[in-house]
Amino acid sequence: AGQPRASIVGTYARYNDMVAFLQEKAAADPTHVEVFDIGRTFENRIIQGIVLKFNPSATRNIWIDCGIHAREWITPATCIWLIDQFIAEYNNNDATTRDLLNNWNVYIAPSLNPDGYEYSHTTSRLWRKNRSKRPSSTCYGVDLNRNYPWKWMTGGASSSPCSETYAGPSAGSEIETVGVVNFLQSKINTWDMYMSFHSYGQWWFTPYGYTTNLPDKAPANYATLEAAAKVGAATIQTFNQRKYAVGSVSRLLYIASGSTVDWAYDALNIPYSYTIELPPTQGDSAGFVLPVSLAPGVCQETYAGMKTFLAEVKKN
Ligand code: ING
Ligand code: ZN
Repeated sequence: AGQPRASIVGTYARYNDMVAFLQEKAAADPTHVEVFDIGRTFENRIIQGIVLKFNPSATRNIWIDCGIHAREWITPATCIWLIDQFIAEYNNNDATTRDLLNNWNVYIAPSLNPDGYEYSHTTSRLWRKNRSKRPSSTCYGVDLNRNYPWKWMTGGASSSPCSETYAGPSAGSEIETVGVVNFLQSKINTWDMYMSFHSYGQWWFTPYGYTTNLPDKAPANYATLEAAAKVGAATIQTFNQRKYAVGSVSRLLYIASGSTVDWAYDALNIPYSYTIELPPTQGDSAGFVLPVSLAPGVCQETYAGMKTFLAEVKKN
């Protein structure tokens, strides 16, 4: 018994405290909220997520992940905020939230790279990759957002183990990637939307990263993907005038292959697949090191944007 733990919502919490948060949310409402295992990390941590299943007859799913890059601390904080607010607003009878959570089972993974995330807390604040190590190199880490098994190593990725964008020795070589791939594949054709959070830059990205061709598939071609993203971005702009640019990764930023957004859209055929780059903007010196005092504001506006965006996706 001792003092109740201070809430981690709106903070840059350590990995174990985020897992404890997930477990507390599940314990508080075991009928609707469950913790699930995605797999292990190189350092043998368990990657866990949470699923919100408010409607027992809902068969369609959506996926949201955060923290695939270690130093992007605002992203796990955003996933934790989304979990907290989705549950709170559902129970408070918020009409939009109830509509969304009755339509979909919502899978949220706050940290896809807990080894790297912990390393960025304890040792090296700007660490990006995971913490895997192979005897063939003295360098550590694979860029997990270059390791996914779709168009792997076809541009904007490195074969050098010491590079920040090292794609790994083969597609899907990393245990952290395997966990996510197997989990989503085990529910293939149930996913309507895939979202990966990164920072920074204030971009709402559609596929593709590997090519400057724009996505052109039914049921959601580029125009449809862009229109839904613009709804979310417009909502965010009503907070602090914060502006997001909407477009494909390769056209707005750079070519990058083996990322989650392309894999989800093409390999898994998830119709709505995105990556959001949270604040600050490119050129703001805060970059990855966004002061924690600014975190609640970013989380709050992102939550609002996700709600109107998801309501738009649900209409289609
Ligand atoms: N940027 C992303 C990166 O992985 C990105 C940009 C997004 C690439 C989606 C590919 C697909 O390089 C950051 N900040 O990590
Ligand atoms: Zn990133």
